[in-house]
Order: sequence, then C-alpha cells, then structure tokens
Amino acid sequence: MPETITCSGLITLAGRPNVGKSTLLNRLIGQKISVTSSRAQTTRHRLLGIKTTGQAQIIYVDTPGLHAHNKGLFNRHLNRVAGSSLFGVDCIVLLITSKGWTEADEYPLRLVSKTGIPVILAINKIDQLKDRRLLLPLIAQSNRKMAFKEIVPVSARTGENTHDLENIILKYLPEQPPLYPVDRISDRGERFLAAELVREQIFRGFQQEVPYATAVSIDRFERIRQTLHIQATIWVERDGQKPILIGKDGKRLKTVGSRARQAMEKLFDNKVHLRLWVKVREGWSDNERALRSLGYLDET
Ligand SMILES: Nc1nc2c(ncn2[C@@H]2O[C@H](COP(=O)(O)OP(=O)(O)O)[C@@H](O)[C@H]2O)c(=O)[nH]1
Ligand SMILES: [Mg+2]
Repeated sequence: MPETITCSGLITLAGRPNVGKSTLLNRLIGQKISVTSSRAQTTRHRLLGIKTTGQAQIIYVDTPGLHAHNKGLFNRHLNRVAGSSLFGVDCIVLLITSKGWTEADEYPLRLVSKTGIPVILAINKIDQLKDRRLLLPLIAQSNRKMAFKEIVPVSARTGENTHDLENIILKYLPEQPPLYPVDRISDRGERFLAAELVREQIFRGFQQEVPYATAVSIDRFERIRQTLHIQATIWVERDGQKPILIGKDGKRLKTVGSRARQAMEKLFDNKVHLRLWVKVREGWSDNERALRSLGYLDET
C-alpha cells in the first residue's frame, strides 16, 4: 500500500548562473530533467521537478540564473521568470559555490532576503574543495550575510549531502495533499523535455554565440510500436550559423543528434529515433512575437 502524502510544497532553487541549480535539481529528483552546461543561462524556462517520497511531495522550481545586468528583451525575460519564482513558495534554497561569495551572488542574495520566505543556503561544488576546513570560515561569513535557516555544504555532482538537504527541506513543507499526481517528475511534457535535451547538446558542443542564437521546436513526437519517433527543428538567427551547426559532412549535427538521442532514451526509457533539421529565423531572440510563438513568454 502506498503511503498517504500529507505534506507538499514549492521550493525554489535560486542563485547566479552556473552555481549548479539545474544539476542539483536533477540530483534531488534522481532523473535528468533539467539541462545543464558550463555556460551561463543554459536554463531558459521555469521548470518544476517533482519528488514524491514517503509522506511528502517536494516540488522544486528550477530557474534561469538571476543576473544584475540583464540587457535585451530575452535576458530581461529570463530575469522576470527567475524573479517571479521567488514569490509564493514555501522555502528558497540559495546556492553559492565552495569557492566563496562573489559579486554575482549579491544580487540573488538581496532578492531572496527581501521575500520574507525561509532561505536555506546550499554551498555547492564541495567536491572541488581541496581542504574541507575552508568551509568553516565560509559558513561563518555566510551567517553574517543573512539569517539563513540552515547552511548545507553539498555536491550536486557527486550527490554528497544532498540527502541531508532534502531532509531539511522536508521541514518547510506545509501540510496539504499532493499538488501533482505521485508519478509525475515534472510539470513539463515529454515534448518540452525532448526539445531541452537537444538544446543542451548545442550548449555543450558549440562556442560563443551559437547556443544563445538557437531555439528548438519539436515537430513530431510519436510512439510507433516500441520506438519513439521524434523530429525537431533547431532554429538559428542567421544564415551563417547554419553551416556551423551542421558541420563538415553534417558531422557536428550528427553528434548533437546522437547524444541527445541517448539522453532521451534514458529519460523516456524507450528506444528513440531522432531526426534534426536546422532552419533560419532571423533575429528571433529580439523579436517578441517569435519568443511568444516558441513558448518563451507565457511563463510569468
Ligand atoms: N564540480 C562540480 N561541478 C558542478 C556541481 N554542480 C554543478 N556543476 C557544474 O557547474 C556547471 C553549471 O551547472 P548548472 O547546473 O547548469 O548551473 P545553473 O546555471 O545554476 O543551473 C555545469 O558544468 C555543472 O556540471 C558540483 O557539485 N561539482
Ligand atoms: Mg540551470
């Protein structure tokens, strides 16, 4: 008999770009649902990751990183999405890294401290710390920054201490029935997740402006017998970006496709047949209508 769920609530993962919010989300959920890369602003959407465990359902909100100096329509949109995820939640987990507080951490700190919502500080990437004793002064310094409910050193990459973090988070969930069905792991559908896995490979595989100039749409998502047939279009801003993405003899696009396919097979637990197209859509990132039609502007 499944246990009855008595607690459920929303927990936002906040912090500057690149601190490891999406990696931590995936770790806490135990599934790769949010895309990650070493580049800032890989995460473009608000995404819920849902973890139902024992008597509780924790709904994590992953957000684009909070940036003090966001320019351009698209970047302002990212800040709006991230900022709006700080209200109405039951608890906020603010991330910094074990390297210590940086200038870029101050803006998210200021935002979360103004909400009046309980804030837990997670010091991430402790696997990169050569001397664990360095954590003590960092914790002391953090305590002077704000009245954090708790401070937890973690490694999203290795999973160290993330279970402890989950146990602390459980204390902040209000008593209420689950907000989502117990078998859901995300608020997003399979099509969205598939598009994100393609985008992730573009962020990981290409330099400079190309990842920021791309969007992915799913044209076909169909299960036929044992195989998922997925067809996706990668939209780029300019003609010149198309050959870069495709590469010599289509090699680079093939690599993107095969890595994305492997990730999809893991996530959907299914054999996947993936076809990718590259098309040009000029100036999409500064065109509000294009953003809206690709689903970027209806999230706040
Ligand atoms: N060594 C190490 N790297 C991490 C850890 N967590 C995240 N990263 C890396 O940091 C980069 C940014 O992670 P991501 O989750 O995309 O950050 P986000 O922008 O805050 O969502 C990626 O290259 C991750 O692999 C960690 O605990 N340890
Ligand atoms: Mg992210």
